Amino acid sequence: MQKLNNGNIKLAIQKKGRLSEDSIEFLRKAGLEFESYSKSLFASCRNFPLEILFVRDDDIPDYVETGVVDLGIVGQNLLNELQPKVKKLLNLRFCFCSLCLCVPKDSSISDFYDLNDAKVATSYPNSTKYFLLKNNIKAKVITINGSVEATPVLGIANAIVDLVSTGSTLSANDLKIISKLYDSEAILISNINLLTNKKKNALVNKLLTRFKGVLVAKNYKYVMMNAPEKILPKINKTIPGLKSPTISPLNSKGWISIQSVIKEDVFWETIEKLKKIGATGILVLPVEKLIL
Ligand code: PRT
Ligand code: ZN
Repeated sequence: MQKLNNGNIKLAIQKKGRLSEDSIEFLRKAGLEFESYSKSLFASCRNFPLEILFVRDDDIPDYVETGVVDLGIVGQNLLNELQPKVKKLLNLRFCFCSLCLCVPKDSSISDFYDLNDAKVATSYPNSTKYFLLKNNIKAKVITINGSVEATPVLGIANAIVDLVSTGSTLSANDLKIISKLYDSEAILISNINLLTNKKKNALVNKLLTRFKGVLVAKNYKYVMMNAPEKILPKINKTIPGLKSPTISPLNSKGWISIQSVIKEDVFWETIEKLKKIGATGILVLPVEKLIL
C-alpha cells in the first residue's frame, strides 16, 4: 500500500465534482506530476515534495484549519459559509459561480424586500441568514442538502438561495434570480500556522511562484508578426507588452519579425490596431507560463 510522506506538504483537493478536473489541470500546468486515479485517497508528486489528498470538498476547510493538510483548494462559497480559520493564499480563476436568491418566474416576489414571512430553502443557511439579517428581512430559512431548486414547486419554499453558474438549472425549473449574495471561485487556502514552519514555508513559496506563473500566463497571449521596419515606433506604442518586443530581421529588405505578449483584456483592440498600421502574418499562441 502507498504511504503518505509526512515531511511533505499536503494539499487537499476535491475527489470528484466540479472542482476536481480544473484543480488537477491547474496543478499539472504548474508542472506537478502525479497520478490521479479516482480510487486512491492520495497521490505523491514525482517531482515536488507534495502529497495530494482527494477528499469531499466540504471536508477541505476543516482539514486545513486543523492541520490534517497544509493546503487546500476550495470554493470561496464554502469559506463564506463555514468561516474556517484558514489563510487565503490565492484566487485560482476557475470554478466561477454566484450564490443567488431565486424565485419562481411567476412569483409575486420581485425584490428581496418582499421576502418578509416567506420560506427560503438553501444548502447555504449561514450565508442566507447573514444576507437576510443584513437587509433586515424576517424570512424562515429551511436547510436542504440537495435539489434545492425543486423546493418551490413542491410547496416547501417560496424562494431559494443556491449556486448558479450557467443558469440552466434555473431555466429548467422556471426560476429567476432576484438578487446575488456573492460571487465565488476556487481559492487556495493554507493552515494559519504553516508559515511558522521554515521548511514548509519555503516549499509553499516555491509552489506559489509556480501557481502565479500559471495565473499570469492565462492573462497573456504570445504574438508574432511581420511588419515594415519603418512602422516599428508605432508598433512599440501599440503593444503594451511586458518590456520592449523581440525584433529579428526578415529576408525581404526593410521587413522585420516582431515577438511580444499582449494582455488578454486588450487583445482584440491591439490586434486591430496592429493590422491598421501595417502588421501582417499575425500569429497568436497561448502562453504556458509567465514568470514576472
Ligand atoms: O461530493 P462533494 O461534497 O465533494 O461535492 P459537492 O456535490 O458538494 O460539490 P460540487 O462538485 O457540486 O461543487 C463543488 C464546488 O463547485 C462548489 O462548492 C462551488 O464552489 C463550485 N461550483 C461552481 C458549483 C457550481 N459552479 C454549480 N453550478 N457548485 C454547484 N453548482 C450547482 C448548483 O448548486 C446548482 O444545483 O449546479 C447547479 C446550477 O448550475 P447551472 O450551471 O445550471 O447554473
Ligand atoms: Zn460537497
